[in-house]
Amino acid sequence: MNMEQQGSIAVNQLGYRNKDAKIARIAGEGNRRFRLVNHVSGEEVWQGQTLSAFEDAASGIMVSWGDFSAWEQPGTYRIEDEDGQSSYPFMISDVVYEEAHQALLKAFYYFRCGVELEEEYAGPWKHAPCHLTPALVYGEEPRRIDAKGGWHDAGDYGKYVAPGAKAVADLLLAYECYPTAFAEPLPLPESDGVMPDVLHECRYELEWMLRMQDSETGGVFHKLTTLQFPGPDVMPEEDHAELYITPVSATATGCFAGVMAMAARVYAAYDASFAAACLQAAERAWAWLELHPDYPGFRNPPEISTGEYGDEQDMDERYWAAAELYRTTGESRYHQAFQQFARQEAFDKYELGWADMGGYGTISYLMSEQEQDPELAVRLQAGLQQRAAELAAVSSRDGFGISLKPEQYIWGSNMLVMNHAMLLLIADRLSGSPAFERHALEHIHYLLGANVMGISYVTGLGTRSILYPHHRPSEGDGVEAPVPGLVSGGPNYGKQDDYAREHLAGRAPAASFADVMESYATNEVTIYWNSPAVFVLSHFI
Ligand code: G3I
Ligand code: 9MR
Ligand code: ZN
Repeated sequence: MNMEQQGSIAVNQLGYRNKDAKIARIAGEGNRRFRLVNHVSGEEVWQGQTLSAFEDAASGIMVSWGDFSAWEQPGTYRIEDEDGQSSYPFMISDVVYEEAHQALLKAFYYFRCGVELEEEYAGPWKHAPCHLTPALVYGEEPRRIDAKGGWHDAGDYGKYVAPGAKAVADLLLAYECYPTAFAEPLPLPESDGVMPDVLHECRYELEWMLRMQDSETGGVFHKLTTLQFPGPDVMPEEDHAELYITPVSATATGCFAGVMAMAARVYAAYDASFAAACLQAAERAWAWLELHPDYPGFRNPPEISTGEYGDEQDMDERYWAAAELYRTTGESRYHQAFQQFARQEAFDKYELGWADMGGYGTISYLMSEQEQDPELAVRLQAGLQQRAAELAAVSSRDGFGISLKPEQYIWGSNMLVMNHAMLLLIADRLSGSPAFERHALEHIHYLLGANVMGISYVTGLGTRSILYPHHRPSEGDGVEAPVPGLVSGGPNYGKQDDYAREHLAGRAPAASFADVMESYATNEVTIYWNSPAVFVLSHFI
């Protein structure tokens, strides 16, 4: 059921909490009757009138809204319209997103590299350990580094520092803001009933990142991959090509310093020696950054064609690192550095992407208990509130209630969807008023089915969720269902793969999506598309 083609009724396929706003997104004409039906008995329990339809810029269709917020009785329902079209079933309950939150977090376990995924924890998606050979440092006299562990980045098996730092930062921030959301064990092999599993899982990645710091210089290697991507159904343990570590980059070193300083703070309560190791690593990385104020942006060496994660601008990573180091240590030299970067206009201070880390610096500074520069704090806070207000304004006009403009349906648009929701929630937290929360929740509804494709973009969640992500283990493991809890990149107007170019030509931005393995530019999965979704759901459970 693709809304665009058939006209249909899109809802969050998991459902809605009793007291929340509940809006079905209905394609086609407005001002018509719609019914809320008990899914089990088929009996109508409530009916209402849709609003006037309007053309939604991002999806290119006429949409009207069926608002059934008034109905608060728990149960399993569906929405039907006058033509007998029906939505997928959904729940109204006060416990709707708990399992989804667990699944989105558990996904990180499935991304683990260098260890057997045991049946006890991985079920049918178990597999043997992978990528255990020490990697060659590219372009040096033969030197090998044992950088095993960490998470695979995505549908490929590369391991890249900046995206890994974004993913860990989102999860640690979620834990700092919503500790009670992580009370339940997942469980993981390390679960000990003492340290929350989210911290066990992040530690798995942090330990890998520590191995990516050049012991000789303190700089951090940009990435670790084979020369080329393996075939599309190669299981991780069958990927035996030589592994290469590419040269150090300033962006990797900057976000390494940021995330390690953050980890030093978060882990201090559970493991003082690990926390100290993280801080020391962050300080060494900072020293490298100071020695290299101007450093060229990373480019893939000629023989290496795996993900580049190129980024010419490293000031945002330095800004974030300074903020976290100041927040964790209280040392004035970091405060001064932060104040200096904060004066620069060359980077965005509210973005949370793998290339644009400025938002993490701003959030860290505003959440810090250290003494602040009052003028700077006011300016950053005002900027954050203004950005959130802009996102809310776009959301209010959007047919599906989200904050993406048509030109923002780029590769990994679902990261922007979740990043924006995260920013809205953080703006609320820092202003002390829940002005933007309802918009953030609409972003969750979109991710889980209330979108023009009528699909849940997370594997295993919802009646009609994506089935064919660009994810090599899901393709190669012989198990019918994909690995669960994975967030797809989502609609991408750029259409940078052959399948999208051939089959999605002419589609509107929000409809430029195909649930097929071949379409890596619309339907791949990554750790850093999952992580902001964990943050956002943590607020609503
Ligand atoms: O930022 C510009 C924007 O200004 C412009 O309007 C828009 C028009 O297309 O493009 C935007 O840039 C895009 C960028 O992503 C935004 O983050 C590029 O076109 C697009 O090519 C780029 O895609 C990246 C892709 O790698 C190709 O480099 C994705 O962000 C990134 O998530 C993805 O990462 C891959 C790794 O390389 C390998 N592992 C899997 C992973 C996910 O697919
Ligand atoms: O599978 C690769 C995916 O993980 C990457 O995100 C993507 C973009 O770099 O590239 C995919 O690999 C494709 C390659 O770029 C072109 N030939 C087909 C590959 C997919 O099987
Ligand atoms: Zn691996």
